[in-house]
Amino acid sequence: MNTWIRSTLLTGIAVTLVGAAPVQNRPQVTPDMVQTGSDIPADWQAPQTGFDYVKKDVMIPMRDGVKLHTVIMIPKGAHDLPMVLERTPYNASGFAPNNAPKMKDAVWSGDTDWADGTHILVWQDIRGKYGSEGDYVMTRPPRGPLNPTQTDDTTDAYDTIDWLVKNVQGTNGRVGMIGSSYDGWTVAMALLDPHPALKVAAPESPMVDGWMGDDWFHYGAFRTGNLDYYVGQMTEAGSAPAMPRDTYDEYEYWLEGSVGDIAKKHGVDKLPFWQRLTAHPAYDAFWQLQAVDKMVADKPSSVPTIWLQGFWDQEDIYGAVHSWEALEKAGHGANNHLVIGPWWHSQINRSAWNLGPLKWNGDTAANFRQDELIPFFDQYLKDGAPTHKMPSAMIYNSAENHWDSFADWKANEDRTLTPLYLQADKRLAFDAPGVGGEDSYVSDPAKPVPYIQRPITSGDEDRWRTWLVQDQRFVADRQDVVSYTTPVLDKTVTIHGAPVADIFAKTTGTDSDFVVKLIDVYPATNPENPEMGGYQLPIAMDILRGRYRNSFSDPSPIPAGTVQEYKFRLPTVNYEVKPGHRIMVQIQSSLFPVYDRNPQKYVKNIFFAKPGDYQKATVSIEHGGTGKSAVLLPLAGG
Ligand code: PG9
Repeated sequence: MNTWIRSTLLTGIAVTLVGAAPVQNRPQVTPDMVQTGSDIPADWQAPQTGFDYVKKDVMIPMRDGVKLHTVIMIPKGAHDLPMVLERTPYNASGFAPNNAPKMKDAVWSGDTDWADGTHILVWQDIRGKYGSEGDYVMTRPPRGPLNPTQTDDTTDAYDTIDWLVKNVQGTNGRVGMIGSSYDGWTVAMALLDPHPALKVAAPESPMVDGWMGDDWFHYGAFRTGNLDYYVGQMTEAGSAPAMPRDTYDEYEYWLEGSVGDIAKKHGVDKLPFWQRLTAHPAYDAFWQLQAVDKMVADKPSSVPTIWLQGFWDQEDIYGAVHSWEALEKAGHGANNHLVIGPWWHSQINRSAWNLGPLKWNGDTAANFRQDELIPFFDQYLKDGAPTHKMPSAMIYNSAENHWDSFADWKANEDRTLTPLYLQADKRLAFDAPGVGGEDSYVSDPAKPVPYIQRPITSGDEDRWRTWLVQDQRFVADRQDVVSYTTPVLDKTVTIHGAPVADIFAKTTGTDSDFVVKLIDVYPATNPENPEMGGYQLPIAMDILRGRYRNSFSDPSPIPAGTVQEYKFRLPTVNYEVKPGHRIMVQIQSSLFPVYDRNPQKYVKNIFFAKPGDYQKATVSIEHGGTGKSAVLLPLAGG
């Protein structure tokens, strides 16, 4: 007998025997109250009454037998509909999180526009992640020297599309691929050997070259936030606890030691990808052989593709532009388009009325998705859809607040660059500078220049997303930041392309970082948007680790006290500095803790620098004479 029933009966008997208060309404147990097996039935499904779609969870077999978990949402009554596929390490099920009866309500907000009843939506967990089988490898390199297996994200995309067109009911057999960041990388990988059914693609803020200028490094300077990212990625379901912090301010936390020391403290040194990454601090074969821009240009596809990114993309600002340029240079411009919106990383899939204090003309992301992206896809995905022409490049003009279309946007190598010279008295001018001079500052690794105002709190998404538009006045007066400024402009300076920093400098150390920022200084008052009065808005900035000044693959110590040239490309812009504004160039030797500290003494591997290696150095920026430091501007028409 069930123990509860037995004890109830016994209690009742006992109470009666001792003559206590009579038991009234003694509970009667009937068989239907008793559950003997599990409450979870083997095959129950809630009826989907009133749903305008059918959702399926399937396991799609790859060529090596590994099955990948895939979520498919099919509009009810689908007939001849195309499929839009996204492959992700971030949980396919999370893209359709709600059990709402309308497809638009059931998908995450970034996909609402696609859930219009005319597209079948498909999300897939990549190998080893969430519901998928197989091993996870961080941005798995293509089959070849770095990947001896028979599969990669090119074959997985191919096999997935092959299965989808053969097995999904209601499809017309055409597929488009989208996705941002890591998911943008999966789109780019699919293009290396596209399935014939893949008709159109949009890698959005794709991670393309992790060493040159996307997530892991920028020109050799390491981005510390990656440690937290690895830890998050190193469980199948991305559920590892965050690295514990013992300081409120990230600035203090990352001062504790080298990144290698901090990684070791948290066990990150045991993670295979961290071991591979730290063994390759320079741009050697490990990075060269997985640079997606080079791969797509070596194997250009005929799939019409939009390479898309944000102007102030705080994570992957390098990839889309460089992939588009590589294809353009390889003669494949015709089916490749470049789009740069006024966005932070992946903001294309959110709303984008503004970026920090910068206000746009409408929701620039939603408008782009609805007016450009979806019609562009549909012309290749649907019979009879209207033609939707895209210019070679479509780049938001954030000074004028509208999109500009370019039929002849050029790869930067083909542009004429005009030097804007650093001058005596911290002036900046297009005229050639006179006699030589220099401005010096002491760069102290114990007090690096913060990238945003302190305290810098961990996990503050808003500040992370907007740090590239942070008003630079907060550092302009530091002794270790030098600022050069033009007089107030009397006519517009229009910059089309990537400015190039060309800095001549010496240091008392044997290694040094150089951060160069090109800044639009607003007039002291700005009635349309008062908070922009006097604002120092970065238009383009980047960092070069000095040891790579001559070669990205073969670093060399900087000869102390000897002027050297530090030349590197800044992010691509389409920008107008207006009359009444001034142009400023700021230079500094740290940008912390978004980038790790350069000890300023040459050590073999900065990841493992010892406390005694970190030393102050006096850095001198040369102007005029033989060291004509400048930022080289691709002016409109050049
Ligand atoms: N920027 C992220 C990332 C991409 C690829 C590798 C590592 C990080 C992302 O947002 O997916």
